[in-house]
Parts: sequence; structure tokens; C-alpha cells
Amino acid sequence: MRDDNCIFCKIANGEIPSATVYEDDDFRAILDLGPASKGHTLILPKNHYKDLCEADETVMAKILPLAAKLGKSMKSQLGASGFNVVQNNGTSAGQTVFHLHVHVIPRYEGGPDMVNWAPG
Ligand code: D5M
Repeated sequence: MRDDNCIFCKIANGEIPSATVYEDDDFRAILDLGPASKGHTLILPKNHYKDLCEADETVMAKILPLAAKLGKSMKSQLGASGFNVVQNNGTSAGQTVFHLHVHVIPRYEGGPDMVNWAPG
């Protein structure tokens, strides 16, 4: 359930240091290296799935509630007024790292225009 050549496997399992904002048995959430806004977070399953199509149902059932929990925390802790939950599947959709991940991107009043915005 892991790929030795996958950097997100190594990060998710603590073999490479990361700016971790949340961890449990199934997931690690880290700050994105190229943030779209302050606090842009990636949720990484500890098991390797290339994308959403490969993920098992347990992971799917847990990942969206976790995104909501992190989004609420961005509002209460960072002062965000909203947040985006984004998940890319495939190169044509903007996926650049082929280990399933969900972007949780806090948004702030008066923040950048969303037109033409895409994560990754
Ligand atoms: O998103 C992949 C995202 O992963 C993109 O926003 C950059 C981020 N990234 C890539 N490498 C790292 C490391 N090492 N730490 C933190 N963030 C990283 P995608 O949806 O595949 O385009």
C-alpha cells in the first residue's frame, strides 16, 4: 500500500519532514510548498493511491469530513472567511503529484481574484 518512489508516501509516513498541521492513523495534512493562499493545506492518505479512482471507500468516506474540519479550523485559527476543497485527477486536470491528495485552500476577504485560478 505504498510506493517507494513516491515523495508523498514518504512525507505522509513521516520519512521526510514536512510542515504538518494534522495527523491521524490514516492521514497527514501538510502545508503546500506553493501556496495559493496563507494556510493552503494538502491532505495526504498514508496509503498510496494514484488518484481518487484508486482510493478505497474508507478513505473516501474519511477525507471529506477531514477537509471540513481543517476548513473550519482555517476560519477560526487563520481568520479565513471561506475555503476551497479541490482534488485533481490526471495530468489534464492539473494533477502533478500522483499520490491522492485533497487541497484545502483558505480564502480571505479582499483576497486574490478567483478568475483563472487553479491549484497545483
Ligand atoms: O498538487 C500538487 C501540489 O503539491 C502542488 O500544489 C505543489 C505541492 N507540493 C509538491 N511537492 C510538495 C512537497 N514536497 N511538500 C509540500 N507540497 C508539495 P496537484 O493537485 O497534483 O497539482
